[in-house]
Amino acid sequence: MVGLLGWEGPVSKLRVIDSHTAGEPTRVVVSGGPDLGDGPLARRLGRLKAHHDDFRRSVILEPRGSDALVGALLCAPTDPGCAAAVIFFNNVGYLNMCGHGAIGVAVTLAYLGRVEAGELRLETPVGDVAVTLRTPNEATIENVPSYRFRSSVAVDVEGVGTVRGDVAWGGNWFFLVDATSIAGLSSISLEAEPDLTETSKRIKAALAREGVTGRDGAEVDHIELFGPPVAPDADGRNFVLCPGAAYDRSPCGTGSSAKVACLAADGKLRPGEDWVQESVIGSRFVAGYRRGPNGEIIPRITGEAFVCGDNTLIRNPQDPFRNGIG
Ligand code: PYC
Repeated sequence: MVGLLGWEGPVSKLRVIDSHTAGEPTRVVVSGGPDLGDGPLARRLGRLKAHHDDFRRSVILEPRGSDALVGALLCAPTDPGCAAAVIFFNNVGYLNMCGHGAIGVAVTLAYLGRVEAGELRLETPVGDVAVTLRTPNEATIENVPSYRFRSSVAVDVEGVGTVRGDVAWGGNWFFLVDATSIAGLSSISLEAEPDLTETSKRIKAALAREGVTGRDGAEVDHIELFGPPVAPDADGRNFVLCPGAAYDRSPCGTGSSAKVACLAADGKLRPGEDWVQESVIGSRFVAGYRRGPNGEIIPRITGEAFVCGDNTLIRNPQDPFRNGIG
């Protein structure tokens, strides 16, 4: 029997809304996901990880998804003042926060008629994110406080040599490297994507080998190569390798947050100033920051998202690939 039986039923049906933010896809699971109970979102994330990882795989991996896709499970917020709580996940696990995804969620909530233009808040496992929905397709997020943790860290990268970069937190951990300092990297462009991906993977391996971590030993699982912009009115261009080895088609919201934290630490960007960040595909976010009450850097990221699918995913117990491929 095929019916709306929920995640635990014989055949599960999930309602998902697909969107892309500056080219990077987000799949919001609106209904049909596993029952995670109640309590703090971090605890519900723990239950999702421990008991329902097949849900993540089924939504993200082929044949229903792709390596570039980020999933966003909508949950009831613990704080009724938040429009929704959201757990982000990808092809290899779970993300603390996701900037492009938060913009995608806000635009999706507007598409569903659940929010109107104006201010709203999203609960994430690492804190609340304030969102200003400017139009049905444009939003600004105010991210979690971001900071540079270590500057100019040298690592020995196989086949590349010594590479220096900054370790910074923008809601995820990043290692930011000036791509122009790496011999042989021609440009930050789609044509150079195979080289950018390979170099980033090697940098990530070097960080792990040499024990370079974020605070409290956290894995640095995003690599951000940056360089000069292509558009005359932009300030910089980046390439971001995500934990599952897919590259971010957008300029990466948490990566742009880590970037403004580094610019602020270097005295190169003042509070309230804009930093126009291009992605490897030429899409853009406008980033900036304000100082919080204790001087912390509160990044803001503005970008556009478009809903591009309103679908039902079907997971049939007889389907050998119901939990994805791989
Ligand atoms: O926009 O923060 C982001 C993000 C993280 C991974 C992919 N996109």
